[in-house]
Amino acid sequence: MRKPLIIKFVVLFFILACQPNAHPSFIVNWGNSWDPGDGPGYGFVANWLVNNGYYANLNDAKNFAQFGYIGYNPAQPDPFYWNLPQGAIVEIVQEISAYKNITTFGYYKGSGGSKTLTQIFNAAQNGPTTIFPAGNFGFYTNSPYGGGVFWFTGRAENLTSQSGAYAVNSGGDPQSVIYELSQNEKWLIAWEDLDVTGSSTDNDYQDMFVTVTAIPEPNSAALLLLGLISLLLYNLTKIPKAALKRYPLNA
Ligand SMILES: [Ca+2]
Ligand SMILES: [Ca+2]
Repeated sequence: MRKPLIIKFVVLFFILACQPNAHPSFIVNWGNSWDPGDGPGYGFVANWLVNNGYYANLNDAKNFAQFGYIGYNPAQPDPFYWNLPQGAIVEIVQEISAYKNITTFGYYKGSGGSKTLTQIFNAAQNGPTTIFPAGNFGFYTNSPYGGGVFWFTGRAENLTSQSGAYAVNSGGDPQSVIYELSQNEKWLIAWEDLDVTGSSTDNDYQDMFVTVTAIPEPNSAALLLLGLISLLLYNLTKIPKAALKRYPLNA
């Protein structure tokens, strides 16, 4: 007996509902930077990538900077947060902003009005600094724009609906563009410190560049150590055998 169409639809619905969370892709609204170098922000990202050895060719770097951020590809999850059990090394590697000597930086946990914020760098500090936030976390910047604005890596945290806790942009739009420089290991966060949904912004996303490097799991470090010890022992046991071969005891 054939299943009624409605049952097929119900089954299909549940199959789709049980898929892992798929995050919608987003297109960054790159603007023309007000800073010397005059161009869209991805040009500054591309220069940084070339200068730091990630790309040899500037056009390849520009292509990655413009289209290679996390979230452009819908198959790649939107980076609302990280979970790095062994902590991470965080460093501000470039700041091109009138606010660069005022802006602070940190990580947050939770969401909405119940977020907790932990400052990593005051206005003068750049790192590198090791952080150990247990569980899921994201990053924020606190710029003096508009009397003090917190921007979050989680796009949803920038929504107007959460203005009870922090000043926000009007669309829940990205105030940072995140690149995976090394899979599950290193990221570049490129920040825009002006409201990207406002009328007075250059949307260049180069006001602050931050690198995040995950500290490896102890398992892999332990395995590496074990491997090195094994190699050492293997070589140690080989030496006497080689010596015995050359100088036999019964000679
Ligand atoms: Ca800017
Ligand atoms: Ca800037």
